[in-house]
Amino acid sequence: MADVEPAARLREVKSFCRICTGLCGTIVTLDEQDRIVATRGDRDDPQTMGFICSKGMNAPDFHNSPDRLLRPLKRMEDGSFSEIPLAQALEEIGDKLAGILDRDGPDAVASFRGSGGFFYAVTLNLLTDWLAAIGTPKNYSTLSIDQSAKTVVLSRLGHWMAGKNRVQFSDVAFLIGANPFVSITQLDCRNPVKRLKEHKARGLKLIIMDPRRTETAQYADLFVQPLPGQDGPVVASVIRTILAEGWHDAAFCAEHVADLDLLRAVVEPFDPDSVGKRADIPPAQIREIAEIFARDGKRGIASSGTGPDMSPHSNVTEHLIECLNVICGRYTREGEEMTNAGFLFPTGSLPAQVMHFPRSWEMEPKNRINGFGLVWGEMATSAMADDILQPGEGQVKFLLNLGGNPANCVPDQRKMVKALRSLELLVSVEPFMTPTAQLSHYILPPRMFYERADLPMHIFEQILYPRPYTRYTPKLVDPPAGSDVCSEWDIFWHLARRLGKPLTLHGIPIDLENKPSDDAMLSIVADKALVPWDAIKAEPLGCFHDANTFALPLDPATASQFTTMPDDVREEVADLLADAPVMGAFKSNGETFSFLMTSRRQRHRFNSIGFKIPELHRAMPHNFGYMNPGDMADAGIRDGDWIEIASDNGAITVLAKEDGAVRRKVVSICHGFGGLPDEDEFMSDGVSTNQLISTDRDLQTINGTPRMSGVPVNVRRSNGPVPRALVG
Ligand SMILES: Nc1nc2c(c(=O)[nH]1)N[C@H]1C(S)=C(S)[C@@H](COP(=O)(O)OP(=O)(O)OC[C@H]3O[C@@H](n4cnc5c(=O)[nH]c(N)nc54)[C@H](O)[C@@H]3O)O[C@H]1N2
Ligand SMILES: Nc1nc2c(c(=O)[nH]1)N[C@H]1C(S)=C(S)[C@@H](COP(=O)(O)OP(=O)(O)OC[C@H]3O[C@@H](n4cnc5c(=O)[nH]c(N)nc54)[C@H](O)[C@@H]3O)O[C@H]1N2
Ligand code: SF4
Ligand SMILES: [Mo]
Repeated sequence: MADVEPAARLREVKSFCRICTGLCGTIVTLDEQDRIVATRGDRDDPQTMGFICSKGMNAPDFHNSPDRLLRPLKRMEDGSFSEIPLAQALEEIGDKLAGILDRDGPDAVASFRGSGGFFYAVTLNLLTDWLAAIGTPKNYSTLSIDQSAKTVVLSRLGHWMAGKNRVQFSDVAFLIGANPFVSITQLDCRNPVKRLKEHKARGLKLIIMDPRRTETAQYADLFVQPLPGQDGPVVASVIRTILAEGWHDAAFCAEHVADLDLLRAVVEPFDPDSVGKRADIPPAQIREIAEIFARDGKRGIASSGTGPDMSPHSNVTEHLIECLNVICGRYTREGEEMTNAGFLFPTGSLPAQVMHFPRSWEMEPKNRINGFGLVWGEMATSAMADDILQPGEGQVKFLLNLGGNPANCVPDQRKMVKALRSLELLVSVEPFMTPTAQLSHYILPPRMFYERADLPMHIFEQILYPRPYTRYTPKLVDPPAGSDVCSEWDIFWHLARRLGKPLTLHGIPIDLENKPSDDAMLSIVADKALVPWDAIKAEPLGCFHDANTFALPLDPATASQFTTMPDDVREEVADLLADAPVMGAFKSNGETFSFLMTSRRQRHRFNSIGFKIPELHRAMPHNFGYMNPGDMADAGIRDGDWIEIASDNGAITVLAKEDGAVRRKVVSICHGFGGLPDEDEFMSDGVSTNQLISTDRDLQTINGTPRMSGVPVNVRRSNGPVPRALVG
């Protein structure tokens, strides 16, 4: 019989979950041995008001799972792993790294930051500061296979210093290719369903555009369901309609837009009839969007998620989406309150004017593989595999993988896996035996989130919270008895010390003689905060601070104007205009395909995170190919049949799932499933969709983002995957 703990011996403590940007306030139940036995949403949390999802509820398993790695592992000659002490692992890694640096120079050293490397406030900047100390530009992360199109816009179009309108204070939101009810990003991440209901109750109108009628779309006042990859033309046509009707903010444009006439001319060919035809939507919907967004709505925001940013023409599409905000002047004006000017990194009052970030990608250094420059200080991840594989000066020999699973999640899985296998030294900071961990020479398991003191993700603090806010959480528990896990930042500390490189964090030098405490490192992150560190720590549910930041008048000496149509954007609009799809005969590299594969997410995992957690795994053991019932009938496919999805880069076999929410000619499927190529057990793990995606072609300009959604594919019934026993 299982031991039953008397309730009296349990105690409850408050903290917040750090699996995703929800950062939900939680109540965590600990047993007598201080093990986490339950988590639930904290109704008193001022931001998330009791919300928790299945991943957050399973935090006890994340911490106590028998599959969790608790001691560093070293891969032996025969491919097996041996446990070694953390101190020895760090020493061996340091020696090997020093050898590589001496022999090949800093360009041979790279890092990949995955989504598990974004949620600890100390390492968020320490990794980049460490790379800078070594002198390598090889800073790879998930950003350039996600939504870096948004950062490209800041340089090409311009950035409004005093901030945008926010959904919390708007009367209209136009959301393109995002599903906040599942992904807990966009709109309002703080208890998304409840907050959206509140915003709708005070009159918010919601327009959603997505090839799939998402969970969030049930709250849409207007739902538009185009073919993937057609957001750019639809938005261009909406802009055309608004300008033609005079529903734009003419006074704002006259003052802050350099080239409105050029924009007007460039969007002219995007008439609603031809756009409706290519996007396969009723042309009248284009006018409806314009009416709701610009004619009727006075404060509002057009924004997007991964959908348009992973589809073809993503940079120009994102640019056009922001042009919609520009022509309607959807920004904080002089004298208005800036809704969140930061807490940990406060900006103070800023002028109501445009500034342009430099075009970093036009400067040195450039990627030796495909010539892309840096975007937001990062290399294009689509070049990472070749940067490892291709010999020559600057070839990457050492990769530090901080919280990522590139062997599964980076496009062109087969090439990525080949590259990871070929590395001289691959070190993964990773709590579970992922496909990437399997290929690593050393696996350094970290503390899980309730085992560390922390602050919310400061890089997005202004986006996540409508008012300046932060929250300290102490660690709740120690790592399980007998474990030898790292605190993550100590890796950088040890390696900097070993290499004799001075290390800073946010510009503040770190003592490499006497190891600082966790709190000392966190207090550096909070060094510029609105209130002193002790005051932050004293508030168990977090601190709000009324910063009284109001947008200042424009400074004529520094004010710039939005540039809606720089030459390169104009060229991309021309390419977009020319690239009209033919329904059911989608072209890719000279071949013709009958479907477009779209990317999506699901509730019970965060990318691949959660694959070893039994309850989450049971909820979704593999990734289905969701299809429209009409398409399935046409192709003779029934619910539960095996189907082969084949692109011009590879083929995968999955189970078909009938889903009336998916539009015709689209197959919608999640990434983050499966093991190493040819080692997949589909029924228990699924398969990586990144076998279908190329990094040799179909890359975006500037950030090199691969075509990860709207990918032309053929879909046919199949006999199912070849059983693993029969493969090679
Ligand atoms: N085809 C296709 N590919 C995609 C996408 C897509 O839509 N379609 N989406 C892309 C996007 S948006 C992203 S962000 C990437 C994600 O790509 P990755 O970040 O490479 O993948 P994840 O599965 O999120 O991996 C996170 C890892 O961090 C580990 N981890 C969890 N907690 C911690 C921790 O506290 N510390 C450390 N060190 N590790 C931790 C987890 O166990 C997990 O292995 O995938 C991209 N790839
Ligand atoms: N539960 C859960 N939450 C997550 C994640 C997870 O894996 N699981 N991943 C996290 C990560 S790394 C990220 S980056 C965020 C992403 O957050 P979101 O961007 O909200 O991600 P999705 O839920 O995949 O929503 C993308 C939507 O775009 C649609 N779409 C695909 N292609 C196109 C297109 O060409 N045009 C349009 N208009 N729509 C298109 C898809 O149908 C889908 O509904 O979510 C984060 N949150
Ligand atoms: S994983 Fe779930 S509980 Fe945790 S922060 Fe995200 S939404 Fe909240
Ligand atoms: Mo992401």
